[in-house]
Amino acid sequence: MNDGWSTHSSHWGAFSARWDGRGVEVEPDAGDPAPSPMLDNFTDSLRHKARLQRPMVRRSWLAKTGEPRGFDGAFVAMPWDEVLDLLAAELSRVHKAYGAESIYGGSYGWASAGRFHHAQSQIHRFLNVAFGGYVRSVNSYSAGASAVILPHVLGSFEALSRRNVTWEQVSQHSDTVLAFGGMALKNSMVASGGISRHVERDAMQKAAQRGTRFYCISPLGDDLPEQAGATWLPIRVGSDVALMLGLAHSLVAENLHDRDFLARYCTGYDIFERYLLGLDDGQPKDAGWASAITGIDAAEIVALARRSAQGRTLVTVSHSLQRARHGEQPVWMGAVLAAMLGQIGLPGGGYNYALGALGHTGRRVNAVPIPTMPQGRNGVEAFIPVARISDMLLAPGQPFDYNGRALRYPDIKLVYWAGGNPFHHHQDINRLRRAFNVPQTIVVHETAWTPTARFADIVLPATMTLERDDIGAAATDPRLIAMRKVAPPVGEARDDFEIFAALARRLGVEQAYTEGRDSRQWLAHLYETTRTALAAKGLDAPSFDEFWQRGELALPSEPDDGGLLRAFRDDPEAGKLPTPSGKIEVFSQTIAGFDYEDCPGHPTWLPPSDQPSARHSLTLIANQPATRLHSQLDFGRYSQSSKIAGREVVRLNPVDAQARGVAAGDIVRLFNDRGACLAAAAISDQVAAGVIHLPTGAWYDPLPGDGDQPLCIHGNPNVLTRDVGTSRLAQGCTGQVTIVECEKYTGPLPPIRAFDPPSPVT
Ligand SMILES: Nc1nc2c(c(=O)[nH]1)N[C@H]1C(S)=C(S)[C@@H](COP(=O)(O)OP(=O)(O)OC[C@H]3O[C@@H](n4cnc5c(=O)[nH]c(N)nc54)[C@H](O)[C@@H]3O)O[C@H]1N2
Ligand SMILES: Nc1nc2c(c(=O)[nH]1)N[C@H]1C(S)=C(S)[C@@H](COP(=O)(O)OP(=O)(O)OC[C@H]3O[C@@H](n4cnc5c(=O)[nH]c(N)nc54)[C@H](O)[C@@H]3O)O[C@H]1N2
Ligand SMILES: [Mo]
Repeated sequence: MNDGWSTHSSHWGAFSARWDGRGVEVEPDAGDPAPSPMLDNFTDSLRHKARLQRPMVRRSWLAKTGEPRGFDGAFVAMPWDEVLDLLAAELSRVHKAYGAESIYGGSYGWASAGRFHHAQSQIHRFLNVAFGGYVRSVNSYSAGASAVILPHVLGSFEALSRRNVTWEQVSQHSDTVLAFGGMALKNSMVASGGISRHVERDAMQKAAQRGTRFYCISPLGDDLPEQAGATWLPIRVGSDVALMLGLAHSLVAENLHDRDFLARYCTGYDIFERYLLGLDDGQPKDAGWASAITGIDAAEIVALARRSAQGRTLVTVSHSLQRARHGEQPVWMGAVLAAMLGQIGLPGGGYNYALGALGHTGRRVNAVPIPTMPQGRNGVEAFIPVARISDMLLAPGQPFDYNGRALRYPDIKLVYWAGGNPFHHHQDINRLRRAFNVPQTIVVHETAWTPTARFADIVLPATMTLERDDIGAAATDPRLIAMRKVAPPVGEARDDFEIFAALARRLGVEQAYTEGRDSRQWLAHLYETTRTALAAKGLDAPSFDEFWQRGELALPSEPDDGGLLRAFRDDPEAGKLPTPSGKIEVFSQTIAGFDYEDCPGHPTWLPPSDQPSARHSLTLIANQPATRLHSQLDFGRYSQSSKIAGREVVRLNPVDAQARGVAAGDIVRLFNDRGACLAAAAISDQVAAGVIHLPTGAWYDPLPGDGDQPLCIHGNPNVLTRDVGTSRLAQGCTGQVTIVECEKYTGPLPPIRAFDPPSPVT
């Protein structure tokens, strides 16, 4: 540390920071070729009015008035000792009366990059230690469908997204990249645990200069960077499977598919081919058929199939495609298309699920383990697929399907959240509001007054990452970073670890929770795993104190070996895939056996169930924001700089804007039967006609007194999205796409309240 500068790290990059008593200066890491401007969100956030300063308790919960939880309820401040006594007593009461299976600790969310103060690990460890477990959530909002389908047909989602085709391979070997859903740089700016080098831009540029042809297959033309020099195929939203089938059919029609590869490495291709050729339903899935569905010219589809069959071709499928109803299908069909091209397992070719969707992908995997906080054992069997939270709360005891199992929703009395923001991440917020009124008690640890905190009963102020020491690390990043405390905690904020330790003490399990270590001792303890592994390889393995002094440590990586797909290609016996047949399952007996109408036994074109209509004629893309990570630091400088009149910006195609009398900078109202929000219009020919683009992350800001479906005056698209699962197989999140209408808003413009603490606070 010199001149007050401290090294630190975040999900969007490594940096140094210096505190001047009011704000922080931030300097991106010098070794990062393309640092993320999102770092700028830190500068004015530490003492922002949105920060939670003291423990708060909902007044009506304390008084047991039964008043519904709402955005504008009153909170009273409470000293730490009192609130911890109160919370420990409430946890004990609920546990005693209803058991650990009445406590929902699924607590999904990204929180911060440090591996010790990892809010999910801390809360899970606490609930395991204190009560022997909790109702958990499985899978993620990111990859809800792919995490379930991929292991049936190809291999684990982690293996296919993280140890597969690298950016080095793309820049050296790929001739054609079919990027379904694009690979926008804004997305790969982010990696959970941290990212010290943003390599994507330069890799794509290098590839393009060598002659790689990138295809941006997306409703948004800017889903690939300029440097890729991509050809934009503005596909109709949700129709990717039809395009993939059209390409597949064109390959067969011209005998360009790799029969040897299909015979040697795949199972069930013959069954799929009957469907592809329309032998049973009379409908060949040919280029003409695909063109009518996708809006892409049939001749172009045929030409693309021919091109893909020559040279090295990589098929990538982004997370976004599977964050929609029937999201399993494009993930599966992308792999089948790549199998038909016969290049799976070749350098720079084949199939890489989610390449570029995050900064974890396309990199070498570390050869030593990174520090992780042990979570203990969860003895409760009940769980939900993560995006079924409202269903669970609203329908206790009701049955649901999941991956071949018939399950029931548990009856939840207490919800405990740390490090996530469901009023950001979940769909159909008006329904979530009802769901959040079911449990007896809701507890939230937060750094700021997020809408989720405002819907809780007990709200505990957590430190922000810059206010504590931690270790930044990710399994595909070659640097371990000392995340040194930059500033003192705001108000009375405490680390999640300290809060749980104090609760554990009251519940008589402090020793089991802390193992007698304070934060600093935990850092040294967790570091030891990495140090030992380095030493075993004869590499530089400094003591914890020395690492801390240096501020970082280089980690070795595995060779760029293509992971399980390459091993399988090289030797299909020894390198068998972890599927039932050991091969690529073009037809899956297992999935067919589940008999789900919304996820048949081979990839199938299933039209989106939600279609534009005369009343709601636009397809909304609610994707990841470019100026922040999800909802984090939406009040920060960079995120704020992108807003117009304080509202989130929605992009429309010029034709759609004109048809609605909307000009750039106008405030518009987006609406459907589920809800409505305001946003500020921008007009762009990078948005396909019929599509409207409002990213996620603007904090929910309901207009007071506006009934059960209040207008969000700030621009949170999740007031519009549908709360349904991808299918009975995976039950994943479907928040990416929904159907809306848009009109110019001429009413009075209410002031943004999202970042004002709730009032009155006594
Ligand atoms: N419509 C639609 N919805 C979506 C998506 C979409 O594409 N469309 N994408 C989905 C996806 S992929 C994801 S991953 C989710 C993301 O959803 P989330 O991960 O829930 O979103 P974040 O805004 O990252 O929430 C993290 C919260 O943790 C808090 N936090 C940060 N550090 C700490 C800490 O140390 N301690 C505690 N206690 N809190 C901390 C932050 O203030 C923030 O409120 O959203 C999903 N929602
Ligand atoms: N800056 C920033 N980066 C992030 C995040 C963030 O919050 N901010 N979040 C991170 C997280 S947690 C995740 S999971 C990843 C998510 O990674 P993705 O899910 O891949 O990212 P999105 O930006 O939601 O979507 C990518 C693009 O898919 C396109 N798309 C949507 N629907 C369709 C469709 O039907 N067909 C086709 N072909 N394209 C479609 C949209 O135009 C959209 O821009 O992003 C990560 N990166
Ligand atoms: Mo995600």
